[in-house]
Amino acid sequence: MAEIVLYNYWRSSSSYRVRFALALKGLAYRYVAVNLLDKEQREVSHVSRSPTGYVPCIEIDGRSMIESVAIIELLDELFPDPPLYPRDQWQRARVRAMVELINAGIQPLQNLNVLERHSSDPKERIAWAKHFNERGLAALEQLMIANEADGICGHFAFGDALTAADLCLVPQLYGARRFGVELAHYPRVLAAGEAAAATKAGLAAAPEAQPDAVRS
Ligand SMILES: N[C@@H](CCC(=O)N[C@@H](CS)C(=O)NCC(=O)O)C(=O)O
Repeated sequence: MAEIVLYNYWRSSSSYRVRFALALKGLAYRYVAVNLLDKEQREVSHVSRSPTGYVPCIEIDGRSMIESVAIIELLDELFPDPPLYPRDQWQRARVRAMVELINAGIQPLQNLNVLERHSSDPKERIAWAKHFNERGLAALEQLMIANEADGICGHFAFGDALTAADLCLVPQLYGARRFGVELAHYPRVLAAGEAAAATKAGLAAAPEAQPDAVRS
């Protein structure tokens, strides 16, 4: 059994993706909390693990890795069951497009670092983040409509099996809700996200289920 350590934060969407992948693959791991509000991610001890100063960072048998999508792909290659990407090349590319739409097109624009740089006004930060969430989720809804037209239908983001697209979608919807996005405008996206979040792995990965979760 691999020895896995995950440096992460309960509310971090990128961390949530990796927790979801670990839970789906039934991999046990040691949870190390890095408190983003206390700026622990910018301390030398963390930056020496993760030069970006971000979470998540994973260690597998003493080898370290950053970037949630790269981590998800690594986990999928090391522990192939269940697979997180379809076998068919075109279908796999479509799942990757959904992943990147979130990973490159939404999440970086709402990252704490970017929001701090954008404005010191909390309302302005939320308006900015909400805008990019809405823009991205609208595009994702269109991708799901196009997939449907090609016969790719099911409970989840890409058919009836959980894929990396769900691993990114569920945390993104969690973030979008926090920014006040009206998710009913994206019915396919919302239904898929809710179905994936309700799975055993989705529930295990949820922010509220983590040891560092702050309960109000
Ligand atoms: N592309 C990176 C993004 C990681 C990232 O943005 N992490 C956020 C939390 S979701 C973070 O650590 N932010 C801390 C900061 O901005 O200081 C990944 O997918 O792992």
